[in-house]
Amino acid sequence: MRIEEYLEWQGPILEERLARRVAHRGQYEAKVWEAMEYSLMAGGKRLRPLMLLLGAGAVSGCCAQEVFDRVYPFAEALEMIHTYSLIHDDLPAMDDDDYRRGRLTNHKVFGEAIAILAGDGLLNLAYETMIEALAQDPAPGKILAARTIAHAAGPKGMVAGQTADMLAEQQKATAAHLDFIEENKTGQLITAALVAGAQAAGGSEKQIFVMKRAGRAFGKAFQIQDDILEIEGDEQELGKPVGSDAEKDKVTFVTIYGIQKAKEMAAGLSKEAAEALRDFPNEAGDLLREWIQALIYRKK
Ligand code: GRG
Repeated sequence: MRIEEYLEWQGPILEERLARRVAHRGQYEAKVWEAMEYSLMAGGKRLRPLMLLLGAGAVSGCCAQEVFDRVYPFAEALEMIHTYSLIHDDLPAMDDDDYRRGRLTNHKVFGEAIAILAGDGLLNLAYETMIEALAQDPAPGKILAARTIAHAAGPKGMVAGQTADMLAEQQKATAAHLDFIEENKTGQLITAALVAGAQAAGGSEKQIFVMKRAGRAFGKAFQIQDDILEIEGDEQELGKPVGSDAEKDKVTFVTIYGIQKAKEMAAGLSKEAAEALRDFPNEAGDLLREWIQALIYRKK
């Protein structure tokens, strides 16, 4: 199977599962559900959840629906957390962006109060989804997967990275500061996708270690590519304006290393991630390798 076939196969299943999670309405709280649905169902590459499934497949030695079904709630939770972070990141108090995933940002449509609550709603629904899965099957690996995701999203992970990023804007970040930001703001959730997938499917310690290595290298490559697209990308394809980092005078891998060096770094890191994944000589491992390398040439 090629990566396009995998995405065409699991993509619609994931969409349906996510849509069901945000279907609730209610007499007085309908607005927040509408806002949650608006951002969660706005497309997006679904990189993290679909990688989590492949992480599970890679340690299980196969790419079967029954393997994916056992870990799906963790994949759904991860996408909910990612979407909450985008909603909050776009708020006037943070990056103050008007477009995301090809449409107006959540606060532009629903107002700031509802956008904050929609983010809160998705974050909490993510934890409810994982805990519900654990209540049904408290397998040790699944408990570790929930811990991995919570750690990556929290104040030792994405929240730490976002904090460092918010403060860096007024401080002129050094290369070390930038590394901290990117490793935590972007890298932790991406690494968590591979690691939590492997853990939830009962992977060994050695397998988890390899996933962590691959995730860290790929997470950094992905962020560097994001910085490159911020300059060279096409607004239509990206679904958001380009050049806003420069406007805000933000320090990125491109401003520190220059575009050519940044491209070389991204290619080297994605190769490193793909090499690590050779430890999984099966279809899911092959798909991960193919996808990681293709994402370095992504246009959105
Ligand atoms: C608010 C706690 C908090 C954190 C926000 C995600 C994030 C942290 C900030 C987004 C800023 C940004 C543009 C980071 C670059 C990398 C990144 C996370 C891009 C968006 O992820 P994609 O490309 O988006 O996977 P889609 O829309 O495809 O899901």
